[in-house]
Amino acid sequence: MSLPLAQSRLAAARHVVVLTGAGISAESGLRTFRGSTGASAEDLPADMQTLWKEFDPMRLATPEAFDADPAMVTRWYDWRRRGCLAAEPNPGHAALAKLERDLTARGGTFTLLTQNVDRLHQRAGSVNVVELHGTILEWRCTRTQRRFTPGPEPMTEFPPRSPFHPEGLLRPDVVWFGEMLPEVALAASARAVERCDLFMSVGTSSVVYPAAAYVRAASANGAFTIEVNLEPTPISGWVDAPIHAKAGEVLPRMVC
Ligand code: BJW
Repeated sequence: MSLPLAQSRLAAARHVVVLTGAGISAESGLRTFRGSTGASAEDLPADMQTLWKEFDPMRLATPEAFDADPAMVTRWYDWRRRGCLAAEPNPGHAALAKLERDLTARGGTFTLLTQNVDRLHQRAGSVNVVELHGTILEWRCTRTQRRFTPGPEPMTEFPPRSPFHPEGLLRPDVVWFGEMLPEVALAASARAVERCDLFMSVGTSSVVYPAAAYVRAASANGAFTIEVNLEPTPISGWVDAPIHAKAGEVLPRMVC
C-alpha cells in the first residue's frame, strides 16, 4: 500500500531530502547501534549483535570516555574504521546515488543527510552529502583540531599521538554524545529541511537528536514523509508512507 504511494510521490517531487542511519549500511555488513538486525537476537553470536548490545556507549562514544581511557576508545574506533574501509556500498546506497542524478537532471535538488560515519554513500556516487556525525575515516588532533587521514593498515599505537602537536592525541572526527554537530552540517540541514517537498528517513531508529527532529520539521513545513525501516520506530505511526522492509531491497524498487 505505502510503496506505490511512495514511488509516485518520489517521481513527482522536486526538492528531496533523505536522512540515513546505520540500517542502510547493515546490508554492507556493518553493525547497527540499536534495533532489529533482521534475525532473532538470541540466535546471533556476540559479534553480530547490534553495537550497543555488546558495548556500552557511555564508555566509548562520549568525550568523557575518551578522556578516561583514550587507549581503549581509540582501539575500538580503529577496529570500526577498518570495518568501514573493508565494506562495500550496497544497492540501497546505489539507489540513493541514482535518485540524486535523476532529480538534478530534471532540475530538482537532492540533499542526503547521513548520520553514518562510513562514507559508503560517497563511494556509491552520492555528491550532496551532509555528514551529521562526522566520519570515522578522518581523525583529528586534540590540540590543533587539524585533520589526519590514517592509512588502511591497522594503527599500532593507542592512543595514537598527533603528528601536529607534541602533546596532542588523535581522535576520530565523529560526533559523540554531548558534542555539538558541525555548524556547517546543521546549517545545511536546516536549509534543506525547510525547502524540501519530500523527506525520506531510511534505516534510522529516529531516537538520536537533533537528526531525529528533522522529519517532524519537514512534515510541519508540508513535505510528504516516507520511512524505510525493518521495524516500527517512533515516527512510523505518523509518517505519510511507512515502509517496513530492507533498504537494499526496497530503495532500488522506489528509484527505478
Ligand atoms: C534497517 C536495516 C535494513 C537495520 N534496512 N533498516 C533532545 C532530546 C533528548 C536528548 C537529546 C536532545 N538533543 C540532544 C540530545 C542528547 C543526545 C541524544 O540524542 N540522545 C538520545 C539518545 C536521547 N544527542 C547528542 O548528544 C548530539 N549532540 C547534540 O545534540 O549537541 C547539543 C546538545 C548536547 C547535549 C544535550 C543537549 C544538546 C550528538 C549525537 C551524536 C551521536 N553519536 C553516535 C556515535 C557516532 C560515532 C560512532 O559511529 O561511534 O552516532 S551514537 C549513534 O546513534 C551514531 C548514530 O549516527 C546515531 C543514530 O543511530 P542510527 O543511525 O539511527 O542507527 P540505529 O542503530 O539506532 O538504528 C538502525 C535502524 O536501522 C534500526 O531501527 C533498524 O531496525 C534499522 N535497520 N537493518 C532498513 N537492512
